[in-house]
Amino acid sequence: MRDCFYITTPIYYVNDKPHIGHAYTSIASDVLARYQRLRGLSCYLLTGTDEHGQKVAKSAEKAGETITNFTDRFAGNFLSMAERLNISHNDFVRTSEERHKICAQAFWRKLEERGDLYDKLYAGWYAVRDESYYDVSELVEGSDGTRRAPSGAEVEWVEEPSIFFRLSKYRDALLSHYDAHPDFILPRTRMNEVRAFVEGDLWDLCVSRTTFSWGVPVPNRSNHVMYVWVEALTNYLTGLGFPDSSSSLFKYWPADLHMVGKDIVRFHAVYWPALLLSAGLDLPRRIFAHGWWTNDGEKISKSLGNVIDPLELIASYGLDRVRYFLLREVPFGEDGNFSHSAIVRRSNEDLANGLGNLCMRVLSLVERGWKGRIPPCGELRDEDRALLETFRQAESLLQKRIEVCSFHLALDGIFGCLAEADRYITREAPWALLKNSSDKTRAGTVLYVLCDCLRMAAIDLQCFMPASMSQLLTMLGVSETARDFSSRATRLEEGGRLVDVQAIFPRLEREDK
Ligand code: ME8
Repeated sequence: MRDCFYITTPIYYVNDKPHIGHAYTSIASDVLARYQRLRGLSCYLLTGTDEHGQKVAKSAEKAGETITNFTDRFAGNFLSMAERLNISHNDFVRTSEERHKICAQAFWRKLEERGDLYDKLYAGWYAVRDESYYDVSELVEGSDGTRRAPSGAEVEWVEEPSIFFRLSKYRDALLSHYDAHPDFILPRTRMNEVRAFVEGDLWDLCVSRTTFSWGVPVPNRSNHVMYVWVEALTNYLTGLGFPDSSSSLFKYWPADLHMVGKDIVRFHAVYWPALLLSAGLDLPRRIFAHGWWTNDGEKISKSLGNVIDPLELIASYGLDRVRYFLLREVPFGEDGNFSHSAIVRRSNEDLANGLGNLCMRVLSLVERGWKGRIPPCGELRDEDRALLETFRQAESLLQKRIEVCSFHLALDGIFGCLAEADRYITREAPWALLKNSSDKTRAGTVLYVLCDCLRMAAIDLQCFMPASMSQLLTMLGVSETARDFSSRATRLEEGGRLVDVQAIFPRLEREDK
């Protein structure tokens, strides 16, 4: 078994500011990366920005800025978004960097050596917003009666001398790969969509442009720049030092997971594997295409003025509430609707009333009865053992759920255990036991059990809410070296000192926002 793991986010276009959708993909990828590291794997997480192509060039022109100024500014926004979201990326690739140009051109040469590239005039439809070619059969009629891409983007007729990639040659190889790896694309419903596309008329793909120059030049072909998607996909190799085969990072290839939104599944599940087959490189192990966020039921778009800024959300609610909400509210893979009232409700019900309240009840009793030291664990009764067992066994379920990106179920499982702990504390009523000195040993045992359960829950929740769970583990006196999954099976030290106990996740009052 490999002891390393490689996860990528899409590289985001720098034509605009980051919004909640970008934050969502990055947070989900980060949760997985942190989870794998807590399991002891060396996990590499790559993110970055997609800076070439017509869409970015046009946006810079519209803003009246030089392309370099414009891309520097927006790439800076994406980098700072990653930092503000506490994304634990190992590298951030900008496609305007020299190392990316070297990688993309080396990759291109491999396709050329394989004899998979040929010259032809492209005459067809193109959507700049999607940076995507469409066959006429795919176009739909927009509400204004014009021809549109299935995404709703405007399309234009393009005719230009181009270079094509023999995508059709890889049709059978792709289909057999999907057959042999039914979980190559998750959720499985997306696999059906991809398969239908490949089984249909799989045309060769146009991979160079000659009507503008903002891109990576095609080697030895003046006037041609690479089609932005072909070049952008190679960022996943740039991040590992390709084409330098001696790069110590190349051990991470192939990617274990390309995390993407459902809008770009075709590029990752059809074009990218075909290109990799041509280049003689291993295929990624999995592509997960998550769903789409809307705002109060409406598509998020700049023209509707309803773009949700993740930095504003963090400022209003705090980062970990936002991270929790995004992954708990909607089954990962399905579409979801954002509303301020929903985030307040989730935060109050689960984090304030659930986890926060339980922590405060337990820790304040420990402070009161044992001067802030973890009480000794007396003889365990069946009910104590049952609760501890519930938490111990939760780990394998968590693993199964996280490995298929079922974040909502993973969280649901952990909060189910916490609800069990809540019922236990109500039943055992340690506050009542504490009133009677002869019951103090029993009260201590109950609180010990609860502290140990909180420790396990906090370990499990670290990948979702790293800062607040690190704070909780510190409060419980768990050392920094005992917070990974291998330490989960140990026990909390009796007599250990609680540190700096304070309320986590106080209630939010703004239900009306
Ligand atoms: O497509 N809901 O970049 P991009 C959920 N540069 N996720 C959303 C979303 C929404 N409303 N809006 C955006 C590109 N996303 C290319 C990628 S990769 C080699 C090149 C997320 O800036 C989602 O992950 O348009 C989607 O796939 C991605 O942002 C698109 O970002």
